[in-house]
Amino acid sequence: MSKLNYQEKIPNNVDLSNDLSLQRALEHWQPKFKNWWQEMGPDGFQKHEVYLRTAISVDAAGWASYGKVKMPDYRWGIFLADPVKDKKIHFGDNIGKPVWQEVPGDYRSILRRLIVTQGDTEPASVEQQRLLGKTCPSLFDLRNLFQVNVEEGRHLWAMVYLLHAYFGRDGREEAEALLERNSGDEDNPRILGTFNEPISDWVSFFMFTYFTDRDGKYQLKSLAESSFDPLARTCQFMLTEEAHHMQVGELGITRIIERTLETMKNLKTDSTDTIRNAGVIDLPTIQRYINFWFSSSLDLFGSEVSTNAATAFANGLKGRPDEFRYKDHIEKNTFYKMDSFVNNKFSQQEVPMRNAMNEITRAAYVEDCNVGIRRWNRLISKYGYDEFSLSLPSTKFKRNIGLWANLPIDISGKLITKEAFARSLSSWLPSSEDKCFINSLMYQVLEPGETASWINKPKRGINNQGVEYKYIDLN
Ligand code: BYC
Repeated sequence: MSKLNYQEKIPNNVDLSNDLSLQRALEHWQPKFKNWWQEMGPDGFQKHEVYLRTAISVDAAGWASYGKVKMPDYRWGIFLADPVKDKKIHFGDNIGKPVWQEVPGDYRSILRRLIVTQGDTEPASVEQQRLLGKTCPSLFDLRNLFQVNVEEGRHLWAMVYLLHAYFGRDGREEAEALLERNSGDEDNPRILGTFNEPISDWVSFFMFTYFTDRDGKYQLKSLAESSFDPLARTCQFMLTEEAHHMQVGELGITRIIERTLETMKNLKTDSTDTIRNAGVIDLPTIQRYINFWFSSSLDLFGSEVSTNAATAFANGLKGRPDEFRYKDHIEKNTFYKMDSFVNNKFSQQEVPMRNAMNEITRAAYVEDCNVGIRRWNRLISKYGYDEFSLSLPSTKFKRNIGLWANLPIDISGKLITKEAFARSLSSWLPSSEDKCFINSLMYQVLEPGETASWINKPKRGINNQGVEYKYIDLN
């Protein structure tokens, strides 16, 4: 098991001190990253000590050490899961050959594109969440936001390391560009749609960490299968951190729903107006936020039928999440049946399995998203409101990428007229009135142990600390 070296300017377990030109290149990028963090990272609280978790070794037992640290002093570093001896390629046309420790010339540009796309999402999410500190519902939540932010910063480091170490000058240029594109920037936006959406309230933050970070989980799982071993090992370690982000989302949404249900019970009402007047969020509004973030995140898997995905699988660059679960790892003459849309009508089509890889990954993701939905519905039913239930909208609803892009399909997956679709959209997605209401609830709570009106207190603190613990020193 490799220990992380914390003595160096850039903590790492990749023996950076023995590769001086790489070390110099990364030390050249480091101040630019720190500038970006100051300018585009969390607004405020940069001088305060925050109770953060930092990785200290990459094995399951010891990867997290907790302590108070100022965010700009966080030890962002380069950590790869330990190598496996004699590892072989386990899917695609090159199956059985040794994994690559260097980038094969033929796959250079496609691998670079995958790494840049992955890398671009990490700083994007920090930018999207930049202002949330101003309206945090508790000190506990504020600390969780910052934990997520510093770890996304580290994930950026992970991709930048690969670009610098394996892609020469164009890798270095791409690494610079990762700090130049900005979320929502009209001229130089982030690459993928969802990462240009504003996250200006905490309901959106919890939805993003539940739905969009879960796309991260599935994409990282796919890249963790890669035959390019440094990429696979980097992603394996990133997945440990990603799990925490999704948990922040799931617990956040659970606490919101609990608060709503308690209020409904106390006031003996399910009237939206009464619930809103009591300062909590009605279930239909929560459903609209689910609809928005789920549909947007579905686009992040790419087109249902994709030659890019087929090439990536065939060449062993990107596998399916948990590739070991499948019987056939070559999928040469196999087919996948999926819904299609031809001549203005739904139909079914059989697609070569390799071309359907995005859809296969998306289907696994949808199943995983449903786990939380079922849990929330059990909670609703526990409070005796069986007439309400939350659900995921159809995967064909409000898509911007792929087969279903820009089609007037309702949340149940039915094709309707463009006019009916336009008329109903504000009942399916957060309307400007919903956003106004949610914004009216957002105010900053910094008193340890206190929580805003619209969300329940967490049941547990972080790392066995109490809920009342001072997670951030504000003096
Ligand atoms: N928005 O064949 P297609 C995370 C582009 S999240 C805009 O359909 P392909 C995180 C695509 O780039 C995980 N453009 O799809 C979460 C391509 O453009 P070019 C991030 C899009 O290539 C929270 C064209 O459409 N990781 O880690 O098979 C917080 C045709 O592409 C979109 C990755 O995404 C979109 N939604 O698959 C922090 C993994 N979708 O190249 C972090 C790396 C597609 O023709 N990326 N396009 O100009 C990939 O594996 C693939 O690039 C994609 C697309 C899955 C994204």
